[in-house]
Amino acid sequence: MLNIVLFGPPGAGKGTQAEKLIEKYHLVHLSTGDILRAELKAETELSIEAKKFMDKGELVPDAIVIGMIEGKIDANQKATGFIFDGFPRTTAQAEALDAMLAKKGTPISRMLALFVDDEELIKRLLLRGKESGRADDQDQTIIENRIRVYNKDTSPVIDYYDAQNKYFAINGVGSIDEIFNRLCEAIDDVK
Ligand code: B4P
Repeated sequence: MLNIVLFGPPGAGKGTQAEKLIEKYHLVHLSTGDILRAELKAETELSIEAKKFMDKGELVPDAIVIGMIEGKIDANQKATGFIFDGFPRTTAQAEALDAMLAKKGTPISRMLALFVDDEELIKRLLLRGKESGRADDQDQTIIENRIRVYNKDTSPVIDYYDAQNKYFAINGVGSIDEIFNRLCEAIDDVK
């Protein structure tokens, strides 16, 4: 099985590249951001709790997100591989993911981390905010908080995968196809 963690700060291009990668490698796409937004749309009980954090650009508590991902992995028993997009975002989430995959007997193959400077991230997210109406992309203060939270709570996840020799840094600036090719080179090196 090919199990990829697609990693990077908000606006780094994770969702954009995940769409292309699932098509090429036939992976199941698990995006915690997308799952949370679907919960918000359906106005589930879980989403009422999650919204309080998302609106401020904070991370949703680990217990909520870990439970969501576990349910989705269990629901995709026949998958030949997964792409985890926006998850794990804390070291506790990374440990929980390893435990879930150990039960299935299939580890993470590689963590691909996209790097983009803050100025470019803010520009991309404000543009998406205008085009999509996504609430957490419309306010520069919230975007800056998301980047701060990434630097403080999420970037240590790099050390977690680096210790397992699975971390791979990818330049996330350039055209979507150029970045896609960089990711494919890193994946094909694994297979
Ligand atoms: P996410 O939905 O994961 O949102 P994101 O980090 O902003 O990344 P996304 O994948 O959507 O954007 P992309 O970089 O592709 O999370 C939203 C919120 O949910 C979080 O703030 C948090 O509250 C919560 N959450 C989610 N997962 C969680 C977890 N595991 N634990 C706790 N809380 C969690 O693209 C951004 C824009 O850039 C797009 O408009 C795209 O078109 C553009 N773009 C992409 N590539 C480009 C390129 N090469 N050049 C120019 N523009 C490009």
